[in-house]
Amino acid sequence: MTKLPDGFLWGGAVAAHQLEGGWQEGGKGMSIADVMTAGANGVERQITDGVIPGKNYPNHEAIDFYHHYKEDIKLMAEMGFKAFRTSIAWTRIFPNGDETEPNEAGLAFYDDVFAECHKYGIEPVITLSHFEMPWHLVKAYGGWRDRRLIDFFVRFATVCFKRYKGSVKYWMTFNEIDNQCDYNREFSMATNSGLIFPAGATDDDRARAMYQASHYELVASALAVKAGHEIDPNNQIGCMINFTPQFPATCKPEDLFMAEKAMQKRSFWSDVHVRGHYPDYMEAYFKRTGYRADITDEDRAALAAGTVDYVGFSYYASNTVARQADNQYYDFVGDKEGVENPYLKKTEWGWTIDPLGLRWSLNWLAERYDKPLMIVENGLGAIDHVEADGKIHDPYRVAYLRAHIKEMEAAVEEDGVNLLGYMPWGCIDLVSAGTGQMDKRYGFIYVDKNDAGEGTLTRSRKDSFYWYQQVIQSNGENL
Ligand code: P53
Repeated sequence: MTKLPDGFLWGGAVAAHQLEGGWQEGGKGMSIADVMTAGANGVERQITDGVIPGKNYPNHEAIDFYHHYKEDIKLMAEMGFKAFRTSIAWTRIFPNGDETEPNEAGLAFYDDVFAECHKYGIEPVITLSHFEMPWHLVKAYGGWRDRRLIDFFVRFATVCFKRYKGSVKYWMTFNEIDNQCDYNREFSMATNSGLIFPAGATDDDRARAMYQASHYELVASALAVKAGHEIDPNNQIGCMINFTPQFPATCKPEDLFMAEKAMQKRSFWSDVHVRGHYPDYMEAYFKRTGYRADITDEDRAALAAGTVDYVGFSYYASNTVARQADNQYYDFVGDKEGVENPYLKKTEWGWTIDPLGLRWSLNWLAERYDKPLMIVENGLGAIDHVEADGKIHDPYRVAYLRAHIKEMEAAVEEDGVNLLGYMPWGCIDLVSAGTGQMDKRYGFIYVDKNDAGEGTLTRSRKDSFYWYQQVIQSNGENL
């Protein structure tokens, strides 16, 4: 019996800045990812004021997909990929972000990438903004603090919809837009919204800027969705969230309610994307706090007119929360209320491993939104070892993915979830977003390059490559 529908989009996912390299080629401008140094496990990346000589910026070269894309897509085709999720680097199309005319060389690069995909029957699934906004927009406008970014983004999106009409059908606007819920983390503020804060900025300053920036992004997303539908009614345009279920630490009513409030705080972005208006719980929050001060009637009309066709999401881990006694409003800020879950193991990077959490997530999202879902990231970051014979044995990666795919199939088969596809993260090794490492690997395809930036960039097939190939070939039967 086939568990998954025919045409299920098996594939893998990446983002431009984490694999392309070629950071100054083809007229590309500098992005926020180009000024992020390498961190390490437990060490945050620095965001420097421009490129400082002598520092290590791993995204500059990444795995040089810019020159290897034919070879890489061929390997994906060999695994049987039906879909390949990548992003369009905004700075290849609009190097500064505020130009009126796009950069032809950048547009042509993606023509070639998408043509290469279609050669093998691979459907491109495209994120428009994946942690790589133009650095110029950060410096000259303060990032998404400035309402004018709405127009810049919509222009960029419109150029892409027109250019790639007929070639790209599946789109997503902003990658993991809900990551910025954690407004105390410099990384999320910078990568989501280009928000950089002076030392001494208070929680209040940060939250105010983040919620206003989010509002402009939601309006920009809705306007882009509307434009995308007008340009090609066949377009399927989704949102993209980092879905991290929030589970209560105990059955104490305060913990249950804390988990509910945490879910709300993370989910308001997708609520707006799908429903076209702010949920009442957020209106009440803004009334209390005064955040998101600037919202117009035109904005509200735009939100209503640009709702998404599907919900794309990443799933890596679940989180567990307990209510702290002094948290009067059950406010949730990132991990402040987070506690250990004694039932779950963690990865080397401290991310919980919770396959059933994926089934829970699929059920929750299906119920709340009644829209098709797409898993556009999932996976295990791990250190791999190359044997003397060149082989890479990665049973831990297979075990992680197998367990998650099983739960995904149960969600479709037993719970009736409408799921379009499964694209595990980093199908080819690439630069980690969070740490800037190369040695935190997700791939089926190994790339010879280490944290210090040394290596030949040679590609090779890990054991998991052959395993995933037969998973796809059997439409998920043969795990
Ligand atoms: P890395 C944090 C939590 C969950 C997902 O992450 C996250 C992050 C950012 O660190 O990001 C997504 O590379 C993101 C990808 C990223 C991937 O997860 O830190 O969309 O760009 O690479 C994995 O291990």
